[in-house]
Amino acid sequence: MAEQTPSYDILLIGAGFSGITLLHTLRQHGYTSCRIYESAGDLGGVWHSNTYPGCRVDTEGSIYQLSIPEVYSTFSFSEKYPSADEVREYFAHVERVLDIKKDVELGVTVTGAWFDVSAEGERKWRVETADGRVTHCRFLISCVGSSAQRYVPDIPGLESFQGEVCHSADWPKGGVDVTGKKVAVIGTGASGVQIIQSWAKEADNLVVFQRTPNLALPMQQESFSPELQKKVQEDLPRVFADRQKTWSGYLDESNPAKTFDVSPEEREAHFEALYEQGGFAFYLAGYSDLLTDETANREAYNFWLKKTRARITDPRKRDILAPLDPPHPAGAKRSSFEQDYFEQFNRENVQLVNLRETGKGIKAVRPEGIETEDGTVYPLDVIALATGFDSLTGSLTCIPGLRNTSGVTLAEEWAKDGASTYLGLTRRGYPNMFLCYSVHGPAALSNGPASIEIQAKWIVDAIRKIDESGLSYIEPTEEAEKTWKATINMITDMTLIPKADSWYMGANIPGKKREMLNFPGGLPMYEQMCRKVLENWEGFVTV
Ligand code: N01
Repeated sequence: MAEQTPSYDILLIGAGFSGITLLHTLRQHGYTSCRIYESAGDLGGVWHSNTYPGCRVDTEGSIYQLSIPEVYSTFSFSEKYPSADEVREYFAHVERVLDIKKDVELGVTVTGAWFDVSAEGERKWRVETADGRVTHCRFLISCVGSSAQRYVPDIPGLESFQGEVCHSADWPKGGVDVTGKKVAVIGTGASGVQIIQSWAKEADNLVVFQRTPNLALPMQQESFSPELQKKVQEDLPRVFADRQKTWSGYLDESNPAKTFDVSPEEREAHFEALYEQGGFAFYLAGYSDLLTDETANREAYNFWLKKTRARITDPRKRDILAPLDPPHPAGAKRSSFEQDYFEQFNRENVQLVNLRETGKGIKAVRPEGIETEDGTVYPLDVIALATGFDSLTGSLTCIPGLRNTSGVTLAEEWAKDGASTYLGLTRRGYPNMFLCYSVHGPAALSNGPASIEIQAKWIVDAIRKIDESGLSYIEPTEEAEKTWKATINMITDMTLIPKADSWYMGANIPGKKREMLNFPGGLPMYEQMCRKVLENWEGFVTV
C-alpha cells in the first residue's frame, strides 16, 4: 500500500514533455528526491490522450523533440511530421534511455495543493491526490501543459444521442470503426481537420459542422528513407542550437522586408516558395508586417485564398471553406497543417454545414442525429466533438483545490480578475510553485520543446539559488505580476492577434475573460528577461 503522507523535495504534476524535461534537468543537478504524479496511464501528456484518427504533430519531428544527446542520438522519426503513434514510440524510447518512470506515479490525480506559509508551519506544500493521500514537498512544479482540460460545448440534447459521441482528446481506446456509418465532426481546428481527413475516406457519409474556416496550410509531408533519417539526426545539434535563437523556436525567421517594399512579382515568388516549403513557414518566414498591418496581412490571405479555392470544386463549399473576406487576420489564430483536407470536400459523401449561416446553427442533438435551427435533421451514428480545450488556464483551474496561501482557489481568483502570473513561471500566493509551458509563457506561440527547455533551466536554476542562499521560499509581488501582464498586453496590442477569436486569447470558451494568455515577444527576449530577474530576484519577495 502507498504511504499515506509521502514527502519529497520536489513534486511535479504531469509527465509530458515538460515533466520529463524538468525531472531530467533536476537529476542532472543532483536532486534525487523528486516525484512526478501523472493522472494518465503512461508518459506523453497530450500525446498519450490524443488518439483520434489521423492525429499527427503539426511541428517537424526534427525540432519537436528533446535536445538530450543520449535520447536524440538513438531515435529518429520516419516522417517529417510524425504521427501520434510515432510520438508515443518516442516517449517509450525516452523511457528506455532515461528511466523516467522510476520517479513517476501513474494514475495519480492531483486534486488540490496549498502552501503552509505560517512561521510555525512547515513552509511546505501539502498536495492532495484523488487516492486520499497528502504529499509534502518544498517545491511544486506544474507541468500540466496547455490542453489538460477538454472543452465540450453545451449543446441541448447531447446526452440523448443514441449513437456514439467521442471527444478528440478522450477517444475510445479501441478506436471507432466508421465503415458504412453516418458520422459528423463538430469543429475544424487542428483535431477536426485531421479527423475529417481520415473519416471522409472511411465513412458512408460525413457531415462537417464548421463555425470558423481553418486557414489550413499545406503540411508538405515527407517520408524519410533511412539515409535521410541519418542525415536529419546528424544535423540535430545545429538544429537545437538554432531553434533557441528564433522568435518561435521553429527554424524559420521573418523576412525583414515589408510586404509592399517589394515588387508584386517578387512577393508572389516569396509566397509561393513559403507555401511550397509548408507548415508555419508561410507565417514565420513571411514579411515582417504580416501580423502588424492589415493590408499586408490581406495580401498573404489573398495568396492563400487563390491556392485553396482552386482545390475546391463546389462553389458553395468553396465560399464556406475559403471565403473571399477573411474570417480573421491570417496567422492571428492557429492554422492547421493539412495533407488533402480541402479535397475531401469534393467527395460526394462529405457534406458541409456553415454554422454561421442563418438557420444553420445547431439547435439540438436528437436521439437520431443533429438538428439545425431551420429544422433539418442530419441522421447520424457517430458524432466527433473536435471542440478543443479550455486552454492554458483551464489546465490549472481544473484542479479544484489548488489554492493560494489565503485559501482562495486559483479558479476563483482567475474567474474574477483574469489570469495573472509573473514571467509565466510563478504566481503570487503560491510560494515555491513553478509553472512550465503555461499561462503567460511563450507556450502556444512557441515550439513546445524549445520553450520548455528555457523554462526548465530557469526553474532548476531558481531552485538551486534558493537552496544555495538558504531561503525558505520565494513569491512574486503583485506589482511584478501587473507589470508582466502589462508587458504582454502592450506587445499583443501591437499585433493583429486580438482581432481573432482564438484560444490564444481565451476567446473559445463562453464566459472566459478575453485576454492574451501567451507571451508574444519571442523566445530570445523571453529568456533574456527571465534570466535577468534571476540575478537579484527582481519582482520577488524572498523569505
Ligand atoms: O481545438 P481548437 P483543437 N459549436 O480550439 C469549434 C493543438 N493540437 O483540438 O474556431 C461549433 O483549435 C471551434 O470553432 P471556432 C494545437 O495547438 C495540435 O483542434 O472557435 N463549433 C474550432 O473549429 C491546436 O491549435 C495537434 O469558431 C465549435 C474547434 O471547435 C490545439 O491543440 C492536434 C464550438 C476547436 O478547435 C487545439 O486544437 C490537435 C461550438 N459550440 C491539437 N465550440 C497537432 O499537433 C468550439 N467549436 C497535430
